[in-house]
Amino acid sequence: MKKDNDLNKELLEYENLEKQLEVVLIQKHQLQLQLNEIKHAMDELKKTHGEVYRSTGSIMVKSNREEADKDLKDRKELIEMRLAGLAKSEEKMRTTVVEAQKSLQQRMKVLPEDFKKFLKNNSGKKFAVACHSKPDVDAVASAFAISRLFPGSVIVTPDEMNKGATLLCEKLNIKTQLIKKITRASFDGLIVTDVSNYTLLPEAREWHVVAVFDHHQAEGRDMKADNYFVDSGSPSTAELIATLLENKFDSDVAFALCCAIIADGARFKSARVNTFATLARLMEIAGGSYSEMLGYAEPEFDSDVKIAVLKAMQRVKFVYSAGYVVATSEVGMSESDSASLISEAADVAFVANWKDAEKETRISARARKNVIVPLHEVMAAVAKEVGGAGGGHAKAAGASLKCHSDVALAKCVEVFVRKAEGI
Ligand SMILES: [Mn+2]
Repeated sequence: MKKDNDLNKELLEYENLEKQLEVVLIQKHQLQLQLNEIKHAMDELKKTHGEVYRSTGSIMVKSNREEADKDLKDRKELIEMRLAGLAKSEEKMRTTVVEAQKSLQQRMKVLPEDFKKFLKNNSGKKFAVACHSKPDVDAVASAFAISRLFPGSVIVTPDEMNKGATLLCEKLNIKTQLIKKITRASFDGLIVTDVSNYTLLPEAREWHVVAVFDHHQAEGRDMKADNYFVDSGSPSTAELIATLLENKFDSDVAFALCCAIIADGARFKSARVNTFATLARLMEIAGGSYSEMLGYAEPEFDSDVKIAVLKAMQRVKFVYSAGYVVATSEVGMSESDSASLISEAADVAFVANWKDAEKETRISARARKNVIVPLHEVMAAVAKEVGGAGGGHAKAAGASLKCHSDVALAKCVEVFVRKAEGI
């Protein structure tokens, strides 16, 4: 347990370093915007033949071309100097972050031994292996792989799976049950995959959680467990589990894990060397083709989903602020698919779904690669301000908020812009 605390401390320190780097990147982004404005003004000045005004504070004063030109050049020089300074600190900080990452990875290497110990200590036991709410391919494939290690175990979900997960379960004959329908006394405890907070699996509060396998960021992690196998640097829980299992799985488990790695990596946007190596190794055992796996990772949308996504697109509102195109929309279902597709065009998309029964708004947030502000932080901050819970990943995050969708969306944009401006 003490070691877990040490590791958690190092993880938090690492995340802190990442935050500091992020502040520098935000400052750079701001200065770059100012520089673009000055360059634009210089171009305009070259073209104009009429009178020239210069703004100081909130007033405009009459000026002449030479004075205005000199003023712009001075400002440009100053900003370029500050940018050069920031570039230097960025380089330094990147080195520190990479070193911290290496040291953390070194610590993570302890995991296989811990995992073996965990298997040994629990051999012969029967567990319920649980996924998060609306289980996706990563959650189900991870639960499937873990359940196979403990014969007699069952896979449980709090609610209905998404389409990819449903198709995968049909193909591999994976049986799942609702967590509410099983009796706790028949099992030696709960193992949780692809989640480590109670918001996305409230039922876990009633259970003794033996282990958590997850790859989400530390923010909002509140699940109490005997063992944590958590790597926030892993693009999927499946990749983490495949690495721990080495080669101890059959072709069905390998196939499921392949689909999960392809699904969660969003077409390898967040892939690392280990992702490709693991996928190649798994594919050989699974024996399926990549395009077949892609069919489970990214299944064709049902017509009602297509309609929902198009409605979300019709309702898009957007602002251009702090150098980013920020889009918002509202929809009655499929908010995460909508957010993904809207963010193909915008830099950031927040899509809301008001759940009348729960009296809360579900938000799905997606960002493009160029966005520096981590969305899981935006979601956590918004939840703190309006009530609810939020978290996830830097480019894909979500929240359940205790307010109406219009208030929720306005807050998302406000917090995002505030963070992008470094305020
Ligand atoms: Mn996942």
